[in-house]
Amino acid sequence: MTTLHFTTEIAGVSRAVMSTVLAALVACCASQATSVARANEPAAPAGQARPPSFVILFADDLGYGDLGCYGHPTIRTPHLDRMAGEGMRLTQFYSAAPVCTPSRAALLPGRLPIRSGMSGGTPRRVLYPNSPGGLPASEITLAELLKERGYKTACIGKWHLGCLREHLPMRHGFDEWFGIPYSNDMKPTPLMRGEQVLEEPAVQETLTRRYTEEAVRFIEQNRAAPFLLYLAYTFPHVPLFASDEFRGRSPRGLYGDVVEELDASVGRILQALRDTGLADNTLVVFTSDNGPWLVKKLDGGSAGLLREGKGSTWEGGMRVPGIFWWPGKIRPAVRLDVASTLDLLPTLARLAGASVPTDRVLDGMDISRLLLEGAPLADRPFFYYHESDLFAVRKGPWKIHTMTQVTYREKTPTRHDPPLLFHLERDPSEQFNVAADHPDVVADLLQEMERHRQTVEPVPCQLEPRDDEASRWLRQR
Ligand SMILES: [Ca+2]
Repeated sequence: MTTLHFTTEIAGVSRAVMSTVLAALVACCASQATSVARANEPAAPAGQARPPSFVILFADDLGYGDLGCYGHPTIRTPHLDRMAGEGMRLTQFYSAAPVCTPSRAALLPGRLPIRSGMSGGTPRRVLYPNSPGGLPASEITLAELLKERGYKTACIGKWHLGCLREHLPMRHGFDEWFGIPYSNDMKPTPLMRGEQVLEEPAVQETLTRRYTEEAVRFIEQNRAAPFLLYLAYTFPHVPLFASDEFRGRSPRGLYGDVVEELDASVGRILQALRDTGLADNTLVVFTSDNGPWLVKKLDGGSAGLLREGKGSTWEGGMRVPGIFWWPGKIRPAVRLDVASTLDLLPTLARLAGASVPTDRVLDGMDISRLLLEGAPLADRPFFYYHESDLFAVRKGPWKIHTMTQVTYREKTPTRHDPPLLFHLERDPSEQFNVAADHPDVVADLLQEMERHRQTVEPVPCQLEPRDDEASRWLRQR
């Protein structure tokens, strides 16, 4: 009964806010029409009969140091270690934000969340079950781009880009969705298929196994057509749940059990690609949406030698594992090139023969030559936002912090004037401020921040509470 109530009411709210939705739909159709026209321009890369398929495996709150192949001593991840050994493992790969909602809002449209209103401020850093906001329909997601090229698209797992119907995955270019609408510590946590609630609350011990089964089914059903599979795992975000098969097995405790179950899931998905003969025409990416949630102590992960974790613009908050696998195309390598989840949209679009939107700022770049040819990436600035504030920038080995705040421990930000300067290659743990020795570097990076700020146009914040009918209804649920 609860299930029906939820679904019906969501639809009711959608009707109630119809004018907003209609406006959004009009904007969406307009942007889609222009991008269809653009998408026909480039041909698929020469000699390629069929564009490649893509699998993005996105862990939640998994730290830089939580996998065997990134140095964890007691969490066993043989499948991810093999994936890294056969593919390219990046040691300086970033998520574009240090918490869930903005991180996802960056990956899918390839734009910093400040541009879409999907980064917030205290107290709302992410979307909540009573948040009426979501990823605006005017954003063009990777799924929408690829769908125009004939791709089948599936979203499996945690969404967290808006829970009203008009914000759900199938309104953003996905043919199907099986998963939860927001974090697993937000009550209630329904499990949904498409826009219907399957169970409420979701039985969390089963989620990783069921996501995996859905992923394998989707791969097997789509042998004939190129596809995008975006699998955003619910874990190891707390509360932690592992299935019977994995619980109590890892020397690292429950956190290790959960990560080892994710590893087994990755193993099954890669094996499904091999078994269907699709492995040599599929690029698989494994990464995480932000660093470890350190205040959860034993239930939180590890950033390895990086400083701090989730919620901060210190390296541990945003530098994450980044593994790219495509047998026969990507040669085994460990690379130090700096790249981020913002690069996925332009890279995958290029590989698919799709063109990217030109009517807006994209914040990443095509890194396919790094992946396929080993060509080094040029230095470019990487920006670290804390909520809606630009706190830090990296270019080459250098990083300045003008502000710092570890969200879950520090109530207010600390301003650094002059900024702190670290050489991240010599000092990956950000221990030794060398600003006094390199005033020219500090000045150059401050200029990069200023130039970047000039490109940011104000948009309505999607994370703030509103006082409209949808919000009132969501609050009462
Ligand atoms: Ca997260």
